Amino acid sequence: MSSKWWQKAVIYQIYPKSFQDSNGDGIGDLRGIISRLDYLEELGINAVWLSPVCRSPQKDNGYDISDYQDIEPIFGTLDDMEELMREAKKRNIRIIMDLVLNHSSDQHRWFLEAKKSKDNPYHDYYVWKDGVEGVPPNDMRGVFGGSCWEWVPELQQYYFHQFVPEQPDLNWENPKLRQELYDMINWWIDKGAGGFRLDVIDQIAKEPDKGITANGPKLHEYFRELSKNTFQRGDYVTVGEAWSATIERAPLYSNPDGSEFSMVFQFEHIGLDQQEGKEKWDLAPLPFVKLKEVLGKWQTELYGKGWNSLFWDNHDLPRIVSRWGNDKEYRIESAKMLATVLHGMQGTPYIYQGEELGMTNVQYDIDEYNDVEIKNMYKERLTAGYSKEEIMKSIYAKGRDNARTPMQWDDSKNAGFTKGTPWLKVNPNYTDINVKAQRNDPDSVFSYYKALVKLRKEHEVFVDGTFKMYLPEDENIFAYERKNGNERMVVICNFYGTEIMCPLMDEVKGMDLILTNYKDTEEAGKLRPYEARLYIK
Ligand code: TEU
Ligand code: CA
Repeated sequence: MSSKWWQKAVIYQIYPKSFQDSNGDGIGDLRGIISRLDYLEELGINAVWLSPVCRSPQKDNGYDISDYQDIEPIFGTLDDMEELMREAKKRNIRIIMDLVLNHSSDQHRWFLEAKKSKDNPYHDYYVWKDGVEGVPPNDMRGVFGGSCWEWVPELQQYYFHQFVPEQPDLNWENPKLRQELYDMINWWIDKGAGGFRLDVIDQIAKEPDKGITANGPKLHEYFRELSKNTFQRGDYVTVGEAWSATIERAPLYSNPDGSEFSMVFQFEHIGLDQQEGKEKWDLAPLPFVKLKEVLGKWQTELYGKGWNSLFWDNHDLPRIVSRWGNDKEYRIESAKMLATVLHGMQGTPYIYQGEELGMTNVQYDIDEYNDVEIKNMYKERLTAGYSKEEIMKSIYAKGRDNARTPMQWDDSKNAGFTKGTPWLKVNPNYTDINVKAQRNDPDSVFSYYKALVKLRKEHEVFVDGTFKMYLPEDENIFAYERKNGNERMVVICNFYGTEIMCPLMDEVKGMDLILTNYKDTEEAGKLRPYEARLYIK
């Protein structure tokens, strides 16, 4: 199998606001990232997915873009961005930009024009509906609460928005709009971007009249046109974020013929620990056997037909060690175990900033949170009669700010993230959990991630091996085999905190134990709490 660079790569996600502040305003910025490139090089990653840094009023932390061809001043300048791309390149790190093409900010010049009159040339760049004040065209609800329709009295029209009202949806039906987006992407390609992550790309072909948001009939037609006019100019990695992508659709997104994107970024495994048919805030215990079924299905059914992203965390998700690991007695063991399970599978692994340290969730007072999703949900649920206690429990478990607390660099004030006041409070555990404490410790979570990243480069079986799940019904063990013509890899993990017997020792006879999260020699038949073992021969 001839593999593409991004199939062998590990991608590191940076949430710029929270990574490193360079000028003391409490907000992470591009110069801060440049100053930390050596750290990323040491970790061994090949590309950085940078959450949006374009000009933005920050109603949704940059996912509301008011100018796609300029940098938001809180993050720096276009020169800083170009310097970041150059400096990253020197270290063989590509910069993946986050393209928000489903919607813009309401402060984008297109929208300001569009609002002026119905016959303004930009009017049709957005989705409008004539109507009467107070009677929205239909009852569609936004992802962050409230109606999807916002009234503009001057026009006697509603516009459509799937996220907050300050994020009006772009109208992909309009060929001029599409061309503007392609021109903008090509401009970034010329500036040196190494790839693109495409935000909620499954929602661009909406048809609000029919109540359709994700997976509109023209979706893949748009993908192919977009790809042909931009990404196919070179060897760029493209990642389609799609909460709605099913295993049936994924081969389209990531067709090896390159007609759409390099890979799909789907969430089937992420939606499991919530009550069925309800919201993410409606918590339920993780169905472990189901988790294995879902992850295993994506391994076997996409094999040879497409390419998947491997992730536990991102800027929208809680910290995995607090979620499915144990962030108390077994924080280090469980962080390493979860990394082993994930990185051994087929797909491109993502490390979200701080995951490589085993950073944890937080529990703040409601006023200390920043995220618009948290704030809106809090108000909505209070009105709906939920108790404050219940709501806070959901926020502690699933709030997006869990992932957005500043990166923990050292044990000095504010974790070395800023000399000023951080825009979001630093997790108080930074004195224990930080880069400085882990970087030179061979037993740290950081060193373990580093080892995993390195292994992927040394063994082709990570990239092209077939997948077989062991013990699919077992309530504790996550174990599988990867195999190609030359090598065999076996991963055996205890997903929980109790010691158990391991019935798989015959499978690994004569194999080399390449990586494990327990120091002392292997106790043949037992798996200790969160024990992880990776064998190769
Ligand atoms: O997220 C997609 C999305 O639908 C999320 O809003 C998701 O449902 C939610 O975070 C779950 O809590 C992307 C970005 O990753 C996110 O940060 C943006 O807020 C969103 O799109 C809008 O651009
Ligand atoms: Ca700053």
